[in-house]
Amino acid sequence: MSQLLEVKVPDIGDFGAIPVIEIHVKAGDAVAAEDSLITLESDKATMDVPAPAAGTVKEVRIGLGDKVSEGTVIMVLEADTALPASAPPAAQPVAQAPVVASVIASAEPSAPPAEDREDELGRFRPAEQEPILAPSPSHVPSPGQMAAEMMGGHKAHASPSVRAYARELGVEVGRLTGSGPKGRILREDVQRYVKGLVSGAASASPAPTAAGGLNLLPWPQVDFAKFGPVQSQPLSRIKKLSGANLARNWAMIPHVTQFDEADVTDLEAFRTQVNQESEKSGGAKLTMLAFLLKACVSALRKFPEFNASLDGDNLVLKQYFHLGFAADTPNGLVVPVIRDVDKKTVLELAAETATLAKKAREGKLAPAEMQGGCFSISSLGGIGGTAFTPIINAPEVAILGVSKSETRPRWNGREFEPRLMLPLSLSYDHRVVDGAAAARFTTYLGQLLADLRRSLL
Ligand code: CAO
Repeated sequence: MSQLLEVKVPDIGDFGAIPVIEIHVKAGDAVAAEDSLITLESDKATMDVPAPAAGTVKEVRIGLGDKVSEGTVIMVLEADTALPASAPPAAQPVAQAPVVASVIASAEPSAPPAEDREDELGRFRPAEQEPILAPSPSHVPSPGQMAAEMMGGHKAHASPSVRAYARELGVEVGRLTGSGPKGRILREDVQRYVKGLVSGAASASPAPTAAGGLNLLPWPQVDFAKFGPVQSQPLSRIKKLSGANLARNWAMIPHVTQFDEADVTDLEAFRTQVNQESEKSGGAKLTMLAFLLKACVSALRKFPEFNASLDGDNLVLKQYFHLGFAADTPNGLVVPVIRDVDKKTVLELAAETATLAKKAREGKLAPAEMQGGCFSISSLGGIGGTAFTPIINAPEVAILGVSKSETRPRWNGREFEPRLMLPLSLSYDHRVVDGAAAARFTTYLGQLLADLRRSLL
């Protein structure tokens, strides 16, 4: 028979309102008795709150940075077996705090039910309709976890003084193997690591991991409130998911950005004229983004290595043209994908981007509407800016950034004339695309946008 337990912060001596610096589990995780659930850090010590019994975490009631005191309920645990009734042991400010839990219900073992909940916009969403925003990790890592996982380190348990000591010596505690209780890193572990490095035989040598660990310094831990008033707010689910993908892509892809500009004077005049006519007849609005999608298909046909993905030592060249576009939403960035852009008219593309952008803003995109992209466009032209360096949306190998077009004087061989110039910023994966190919790509794209009749050729 299982039992629902409220896990509480034990007696932690004279300390009160201690911040939670790490949460090691999430709802649904199975834990063994004594597994560390959270880590608290006072001015003088860090301490783990362990699981009072083996079981499944039903609910986490605290967040990173929350301040807790003795008796604060941190989570609800469904214990596999009933906990023997015993008084909680005396507390002490040591590496691991004693177990405190109270039984709130007993139940027969059962699979954790899917829960209905509200999304970031506060709308009700049944569990089975949970959207997937991107190639989704099995859990949403915290930025700290994300950095540690990506950079090849691991979550380290060490007291503030040991952390400070390691920092002083330029050692990342995530790289060390702790010899203390439950793998806690001790001062001696730091010393042994440094001695090993000096003698060229560090047992915990910072060898590159499979993901190409960068052996970076740990993320700075700053108490911002010491310098002025602050307010903390959790990242949205979209920001956490897209952040994890962006961080991986930024760290793992050798990006180069090629800047160029396209003369869109005639194209913009044409677009404005069509829109004026269709306004009268109530037709759909033509957008610059729709023309860009069409022009990109022609450039991708001409330079197929841009319409490709790396698969080990192979380059997978795609015979289809599904293009993503970055859409700004109240909860963060999403990238809807338009299928078969080559088979659609500019008007159809304008209508489809408008529909998908609206769905994105409302949080209603289906997972399939964000998958299968070959190449992406990120247009900030409606907002402003002269250039930027977009991050490639892996496993794609390039992304086109578009900034705000402006009228500038251009030398035509005889005189300066005012031309509407559209800034282009093409980021590409330098493992796949050479600089010369990127320059050819943007040059060709510029020619297409200057005279779209070329895309008919
Ligand atoms: N230069 C100058 N003006 C531009 C322009 C450009 N490159 N692109 C668009 N505009 C103008 C449009 O003409 C429009 O003006 P009118 O209403 O007078 O015609 C106005 O800006 C608004 O356009 P828009 O940006 O709303 O529409 P769009 O079809 O061009 O873009 C979308 C749609 C979804 C791309 C956009 O809403 C969006 O979300 N952009 C942000 C993308 C983003 O966040 N990228 C960053 C990713 S990396 O962090």
